[in-house]
Amino acid sequence: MGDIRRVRHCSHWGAYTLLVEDGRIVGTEPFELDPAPSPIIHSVKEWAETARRVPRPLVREGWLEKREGSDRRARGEERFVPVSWDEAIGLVAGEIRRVSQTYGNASIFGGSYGWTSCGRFHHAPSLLKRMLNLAGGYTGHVDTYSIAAGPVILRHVLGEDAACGGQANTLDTIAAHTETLVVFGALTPRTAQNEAGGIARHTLEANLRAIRERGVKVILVSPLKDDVPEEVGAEWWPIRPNTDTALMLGLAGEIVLAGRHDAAFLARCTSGSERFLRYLDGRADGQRKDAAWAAGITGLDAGAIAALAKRLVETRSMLTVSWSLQRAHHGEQPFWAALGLAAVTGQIGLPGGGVGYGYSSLGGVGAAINVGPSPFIPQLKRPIDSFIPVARITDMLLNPGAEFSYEGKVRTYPDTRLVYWAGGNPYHHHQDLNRLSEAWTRPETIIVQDPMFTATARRADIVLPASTSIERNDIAGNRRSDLVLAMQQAIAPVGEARSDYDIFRAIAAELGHDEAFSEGRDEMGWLRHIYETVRSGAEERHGFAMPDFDRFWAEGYAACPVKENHTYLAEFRDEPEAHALKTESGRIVLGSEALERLHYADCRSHPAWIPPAEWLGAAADDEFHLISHQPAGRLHSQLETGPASLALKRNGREQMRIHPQDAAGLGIADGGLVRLSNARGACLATAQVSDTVRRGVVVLPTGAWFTPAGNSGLDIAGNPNVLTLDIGTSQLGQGCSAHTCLVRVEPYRGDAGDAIAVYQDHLAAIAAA
Ligand SMILES: Nc1nc2c(c(=O)[nH]1)N[C@H]1C(S)=C(S)[C@@H](COP(=O)(O)OP(=O)(O)OC[C@H]3O[C@@H](n4cnc5c(=O)[nH]c(N)nc54)[C@H](O)[C@@H]3O)O[C@H]1N2
Ligand SMILES: Nc1nc2c(c(=O)[nH]1)N[C@H]1C(S)=C(S)[C@@H](COP(=O)(O)OP(=O)(O)OC[C@H]3O[C@@H](n4cnc5c(=O)[nH]c(N)nc54)[C@H](O)[C@@H]3O)O[C@H]1N2
Ligand SMILES: [Mo]
Repeated sequence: MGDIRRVRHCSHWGAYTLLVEDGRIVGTEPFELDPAPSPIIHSVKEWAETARRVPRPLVREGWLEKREGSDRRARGEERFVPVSWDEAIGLVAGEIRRVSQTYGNASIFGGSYGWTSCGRFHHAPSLLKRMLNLAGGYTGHVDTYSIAAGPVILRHVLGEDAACGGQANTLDTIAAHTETLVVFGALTPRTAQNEAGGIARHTLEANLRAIRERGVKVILVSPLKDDVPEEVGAEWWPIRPNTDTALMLGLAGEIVLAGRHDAAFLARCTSGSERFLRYLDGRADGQRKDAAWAAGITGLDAGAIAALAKRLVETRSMLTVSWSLQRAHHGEQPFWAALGLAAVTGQIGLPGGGVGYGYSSLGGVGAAINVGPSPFIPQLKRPIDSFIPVARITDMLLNPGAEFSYEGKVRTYPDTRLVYWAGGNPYHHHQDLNRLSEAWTRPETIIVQDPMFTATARRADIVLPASTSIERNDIAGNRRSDLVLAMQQAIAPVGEARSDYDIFRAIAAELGHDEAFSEGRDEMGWLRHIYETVRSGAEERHGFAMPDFDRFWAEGYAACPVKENHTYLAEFRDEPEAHALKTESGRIVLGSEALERLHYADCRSHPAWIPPAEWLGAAADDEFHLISHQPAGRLHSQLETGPASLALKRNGREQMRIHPQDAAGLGIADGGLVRLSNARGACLATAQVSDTVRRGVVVLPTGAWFTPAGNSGLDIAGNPNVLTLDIGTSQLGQGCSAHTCLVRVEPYRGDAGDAIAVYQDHLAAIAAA
């Protein structure tokens, strides 16, 4: 028995101390300053133990023989051949050189979206871009799966997207001043567990307690009852999914029709309000957007809507809109309509009033704002500016040369020959996976760099084993966390895994750019450098003293300068001219000249109700609206076999929530095996019969490892993305529309097998060497 070593570490789900004995993790302790640690910290040891790790560099047999002439449909089925690291690096560098010289760098897709590890130095997508920029550039992506439609519309109508990135009213001001809080989507620790780049203290729980203790009236507008914890005592409005825009417009319409809108605020602080008001009161199209109209679309009670409209102007009212609402067809609209509603009440810029986006979508949204610099590794200058909206990946692969529009401009998809994915899992995150599978046969070469043999890695030509964060040193931190945190190495790399930095440095060196890539620094050299940028920035900009690197590293964390009690747009409200917004009018845009000129049917010149492609208002009797929300026990597909994730599976599969009356009608029992299907695909899940979900809606969390059984295409693990719809939110935002999806559900009586075991067997077969 050796001594127990205590190692400070951090992940997207929070900070913790790993207890290490004889090179093995024997325990995990929560961070002493975290008032509400996430259970996912106890899954971390799984990284070292799972049989799903990529053991060594691997190359698909057919690709090794025939390179760009290989049978690309064999991806995912064919055997892999182990190669040495030197050989692997040579093959990767050779492909980058070949494609760059033959087709140009836009044919290299380096967008590589994904959350990777929380460390900001070994940040795989950033390092990939740094390496590719030295090699002549790549096609990248803009926006994220999390938020795309939202920030695009906010940039246009507020002049910036800060209000959906955690810089709207902080939750402390809401707890102190708000009287009526309307939550569209969720306000829940389920999602607030996580924060991109780590979170030191989970503060949502305390803010929710303060909100309850002050007796704030909370209304939860969501198809799911537990999107706000029960203790908060919220009133549940079980809305039809994707119809929030109609509710917001109906509330605004009621206020306007009663003549209770704040005309002075609209005149002083907004532009185009006349266009918006004409739509609300029916002058524009003959339809008054009142409570009765909204009730017909949303399935909610007209009397309650009318009463809430009154309450919104008579009390200090605040609207929060989750990111989920804009991951849906026409997802720009709920973000803009909520702004329109808040503007009509005239409360924007008042303490505890107005609107904000993404509260609890990540743990730091609504928390104190870190005003110092955040740690990051520079990606260097981009030699070419080729990009796609992030969720248009399948469209790009299927339609080289085709046009697409984004933020009012028309662009062209490149002809992709090489795909390099590091730190993301498109076979987790993308919609309509069967369509992605077809697109996946188009590139000549696919390289995947990941610690895990994910469904994406399984479908690659070259697989490079990255180490996980616990096998190296790194630094965590971001604008929404009040500490920067040390991520210290706990164990030796598993198998032949190497750190992302070492892998990309070797590729850059092979391409002749070692010095430019490394700037002569090794891992600890970079961590010192990155930390020093954060420390000196805090000192110079804010006179805020942070310890030197050695003390920070020894203590494991350091405090950063933060701003609390923030009221968004307070200065603008006081002096709109002096604090003009970066919009077409300098004010909040409620009627847009630019959108009027673009004349898009799917994003009009004012906030508008436009029915989505799939919704309950146009569904067959036996169709359900599928909500594929974030999984409580893991981050996306990460640590899917860790204890926190397994605890929420049942019979080895993801659980699909369904209302008792719907279940009874279909002959589905709690715990029974069910099949979800639509024209795009099918998957299995275990039924969880519960009245916490609205009738007509089923919920299947994301993140199960895509495991199609044989040739049937039936995913036996329960990955909702075999069912979801792969269309852009609109021509303007082109975001992901995952939450717009109808499915059928039935009891399944076939033999399904254990998804995790089947995945494992298949891996063993293709990785045999
Ligand atoms: N249906 C539906 N689909 C969705 C959503 C939804 O609401 N509904 N939500 C979307 C959203 S918001 C998001 S953000 C995406 C998330 O999609 P992703 O970010 O792609 O999901 P992750 O599972 O976090 O993938 C991260 C990958 O990085 C790997 N990784 C971890 N650490 C390291 C490392 O140190 N180095 C390297 N090289 N790799 C590492 C992990 O093993 C994993 O394969 O999913 C989207 N998909
Ligand atoms: N545990 C855990 N936490 C996570 C993640 C994770 O994978 N696991 N992922 C992180 C990431 S990358 C992101 S982007 C955020 C996402 O954060 P969110 O987008 O806030 O999270 P979701 O769980 O997708 O959606 C929240 C709720 O919105 C509701 N909802 C869905 N559609 C509608 C609708 O049309 N109308 C209304 N009113 N409500 C609707 C659903 O009931 C759902 O439970 O979560 C982050 N937090
Ligand atoms: Mo996300």
